[in-house]
Amino acid sequence: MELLEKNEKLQDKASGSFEAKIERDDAIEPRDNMPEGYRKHLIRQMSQHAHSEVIGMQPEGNWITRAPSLRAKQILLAKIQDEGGHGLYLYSAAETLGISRDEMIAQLHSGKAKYSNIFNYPALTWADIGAIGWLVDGAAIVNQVSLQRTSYGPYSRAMVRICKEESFHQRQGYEIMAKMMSGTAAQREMAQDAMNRWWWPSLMMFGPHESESPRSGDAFKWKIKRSTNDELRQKFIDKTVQQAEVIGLKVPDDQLRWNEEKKSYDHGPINWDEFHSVINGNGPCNKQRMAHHKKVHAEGAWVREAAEAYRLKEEKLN
Ligand code: BYC
Repeated sequence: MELLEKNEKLQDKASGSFEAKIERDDAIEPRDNMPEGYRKHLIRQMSQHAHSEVIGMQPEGNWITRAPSLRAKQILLAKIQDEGGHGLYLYSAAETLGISRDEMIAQLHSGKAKYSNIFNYPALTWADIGAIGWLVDGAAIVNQVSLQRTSYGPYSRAMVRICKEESFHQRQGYEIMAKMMSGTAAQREMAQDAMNRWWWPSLMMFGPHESESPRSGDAFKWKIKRSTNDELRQKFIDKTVQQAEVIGLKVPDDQLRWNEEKKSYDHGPINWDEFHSVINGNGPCNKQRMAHHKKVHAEGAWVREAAEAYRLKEEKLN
């Protein structure tokens, strides 16, 4: 019996079955066999990720016309354009799983597909643009560096490219915060206020604690996730607290303490009621974000029609 099982495993390896590939840490590619649950899990996560990139353009786009210098405006424009590009890589990567872009957008508009909690908060001042780049992109990088080793090839390759660009975004945000912290008292106050409002929602970006993370089981079994939500959140806290100290910003958590034994920070409790309320549509900007996306999507219909007409014409000519 044991011999039979061994033989089956060997055959699995030779034939490159899904399980054998996962065990060997080989990438799963679009034409490979894969369990339906794996495909669905990835479509959910990747489309959610793509939607986050695109919806994330809204709070920042709000500041393009009010950037304090031409240099700041150029940098912000380039960053927002990058986020749109990230959305495109991710929608394309998700399409290799057999879902169309139209279906993904329809799921976003119907509320079936989520996007990151973080983009349901408003960007009220220029310091918020600093906080978004530094904290939000900073949190996204920690998560995405880990996803570079995810088991689905197209997702993993998209992550490699996205991480390179995100590290510029993070520095852009930190530069804004550092500049404001070396400015007037009013500018320092504005930076601290942005820090106070964005810190906790940034920690929520990593998702719930393990005991409340129903998707994690499958995600680990299939090597979609390589680290737990809490491990990544801790990594982010440890590196960001030091960066805050360097420029004189206070982390808005009275329970934050260095734990010498763990060699990392202990932190106060996260408000999960707020998280669930925001991801279920009741954050400060959910309605505004979706209304804007729907409006712009409808206004852009002619572009999609023109592109499709051009494609059909080319097809006829060839
Ligand atoms: N927001 O079992 P769990 C960017 C949901 S954008 C909303 O732990 P999982 C940027 C989760 O979907 C980068 N929902 O789930 C752009 C699940 O609900 P459903 C965005 C969340 O999938 C512009 C439930 O809670 N990054 O960088 O194992 C400007 C239970 O959670 C969130 C990504 O999207 C959340 N934060 O783990 C600036 C990363 N967290 O679907 C910057 C890709 C959890 O069962 N995604 N939920 O109804 C992931 O890595 C994982 O999906 C998560 C969650 C870590 C987010």
